[in-house]
Amino acid sequence: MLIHDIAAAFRQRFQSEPLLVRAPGRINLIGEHTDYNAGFVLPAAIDKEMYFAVALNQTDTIRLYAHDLQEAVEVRVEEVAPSQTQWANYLLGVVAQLQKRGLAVPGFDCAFGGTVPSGAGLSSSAALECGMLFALNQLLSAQLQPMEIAKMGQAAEHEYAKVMCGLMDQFASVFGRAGQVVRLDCRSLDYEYYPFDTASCRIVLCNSGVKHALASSEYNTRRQECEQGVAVLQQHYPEIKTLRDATLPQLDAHRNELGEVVYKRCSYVVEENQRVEETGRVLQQGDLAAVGQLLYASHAGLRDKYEVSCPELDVLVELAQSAPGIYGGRMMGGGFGGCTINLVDTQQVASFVEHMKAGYLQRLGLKLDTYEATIVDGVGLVQ
Ligand code: GAF
Repeated sequence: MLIHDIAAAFRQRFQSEPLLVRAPGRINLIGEHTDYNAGFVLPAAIDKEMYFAVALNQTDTIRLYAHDLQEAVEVRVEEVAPSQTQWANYLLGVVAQLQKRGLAVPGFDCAFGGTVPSGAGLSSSAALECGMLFALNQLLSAQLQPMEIAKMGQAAEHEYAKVMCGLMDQFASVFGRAGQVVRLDCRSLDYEYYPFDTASCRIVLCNSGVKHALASSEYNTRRQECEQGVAVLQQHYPEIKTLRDATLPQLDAHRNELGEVVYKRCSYVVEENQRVEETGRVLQQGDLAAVGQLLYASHAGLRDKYEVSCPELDVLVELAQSAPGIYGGRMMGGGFGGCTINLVDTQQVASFVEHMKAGYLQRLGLKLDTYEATIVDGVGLVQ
């Protein structure tokens, strides 16, 4: 198992006995780009995970080792700052958060690796942040509560990775629960678990293989466009604090003032929040056909109004629509590449995958990687 390889690499490199931690990536059933608009999301932690071997080292130096890449970064604790090495930023970013809280972080060693494919929209970055924080919380007896771990991971992403993300990914990596999706109200931070019935339906991810360099700058632009929309609406409706509070008739009444682009972005967010609420209802009734239609509608909104899809993701959703066993699917995560999420009849997963692989090859000449995702518990010690 990978975690044993990482532990062995740690022992060999650092000559001490590590604490072993796992932190999962995530899927999101529905509710995309709603988290930073104080709306609703429906994610779950999955069995694509990052693994960490960590121990204090009685020095003033942090020594990090990326097992998959065979790369190392060293930094003295009092010189923690954004690094040229992208992966190191997720780990150092959370150290900086601990230091900001006045915690004297001593030197430590960390070897990590995992099975979350990077750039696939499965939140390997949140898994890195939350796993590193969880491990340090244990080693330093820092008494951080789970919600603090999620929020500090998000702050690390803002300050070190420069992506102004919402809370969904870190929340899912920390609060995930085996066999359940979790509905988070991103304003109140109240959350509720819904069982996900694998007897009738499975989650199949199709990796477009596309990683767009533009993803993080476009992400930050979308966030600004939403804020612009709120600023316009507030002049007429002071009670509107975020797009969570806005309605479609309000947007329609001020369409000219909003401008076409901001109007489209805002109406997508308002509609997507309604879809999350509706999905919660139909999911609990076991109406998978209705859930599937909501997923397709979400994809259309992300493609046409929020404009964060790309041709490869659109082809994957089109192909899924005629695939055996499909209930519904859509692009997932920030967009501009990564995976689609598909709900597929449990008995027909193999023929679904075959259809998708053949279709992707035929339409785009590309090989398709697919993963069946199992819903697992959030961050924790490796048992
Ligand atoms: C990325 C972000 F990190 C999340 O916070 C969320 O906004 C998502 O894109 C889009 O729903 O994963």
